[in-house]
Amino acid sequence: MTTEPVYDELPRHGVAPLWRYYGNLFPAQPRSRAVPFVWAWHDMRPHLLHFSKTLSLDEAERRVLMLVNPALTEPPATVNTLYAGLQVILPGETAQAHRHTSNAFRFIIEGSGAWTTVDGERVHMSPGDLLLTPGWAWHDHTHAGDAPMIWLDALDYPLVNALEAGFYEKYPERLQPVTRPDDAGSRQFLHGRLNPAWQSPQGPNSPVTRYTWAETERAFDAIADSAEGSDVDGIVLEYTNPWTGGPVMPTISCRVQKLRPGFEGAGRRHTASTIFHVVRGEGATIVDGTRLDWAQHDTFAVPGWAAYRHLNTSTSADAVLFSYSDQPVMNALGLYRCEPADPAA
Ligand code: GTQ
Repeated sequence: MTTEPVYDELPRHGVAPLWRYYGNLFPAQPRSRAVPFVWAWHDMRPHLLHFSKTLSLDEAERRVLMLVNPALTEPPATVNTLYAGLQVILPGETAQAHRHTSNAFRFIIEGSGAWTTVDGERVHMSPGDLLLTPGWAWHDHTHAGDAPMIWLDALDYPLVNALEAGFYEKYPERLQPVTRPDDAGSRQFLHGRLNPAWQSPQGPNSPVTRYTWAETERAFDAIADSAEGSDVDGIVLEYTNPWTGGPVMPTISCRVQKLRPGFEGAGRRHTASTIFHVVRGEGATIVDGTRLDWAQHDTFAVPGWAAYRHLNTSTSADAVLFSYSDQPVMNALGLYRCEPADPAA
């Protein structure tokens, strides 16, 4: 590259020569900075239990280990737009009420007897449940059970902060008052096809506060005899907003999929970035030539536009994956692209 003196003068004037940046600014196709990665449950759980003994919830507002993509450390994120963390709370503990504009949800891994209160409603937790905490909703956590409670946290703060739209507020007391019946949001909309007609949609989020694992199992069982599923995803279900039939949050789509024993998925890539969590079973996902082996309660990252395919390595048991992606954002902005692709290896 020539270094004519005139180039040195440009930054001082706040200008730059486009011709020297063009290829990076307008790549032929996306190259995610994120890398494919697995966070193994057997490595995470001992660390969570360690901090549950050594760190109080007065010292930390939330006791969470962030799942940081090795290529996205500053600011930390799991994939380009989304975050995952593992949170532990002990019997008798409470976690301070607060709210933020980032949308959040929890997917419960282990334990019972805890709830999160979201805008005045206690939402109870059981393994496999998906609990929504829409942006700007007050939320605090309470654990009344008798063993540690662990869940996966998901937030869209990497996106919200990139958009410079992050706000945060602490509630003036530790816990907010309870003003609605327990689990009202999930009970009123449980059926999805029989919705309370005296209510009208409020905001862009699903009114369902808790998608129970029992409902998910019922949905799988109900279609078990006839579902062909997809060659890429197996029997895949999307959690929906009963008002719209669309994704549960404006920025995040949540899905759950069953891979039959020996399933060998077709390869695909899409612009959406995805985080997977293994509900049960064992298998592998090949991502751009990297093999991510996974087992129950592991979490793994598939960057946007990476080619990937799923394998269920068991010949006798189903594998079940929960996942979330930024596909609603891609769709809303006209940026969603999806095509068959071979991840090789
Ligand atoms: O439980 O409210 O993992 O505010 C990150 C930010 C959990 C929470 C996280 C949060 C929370």
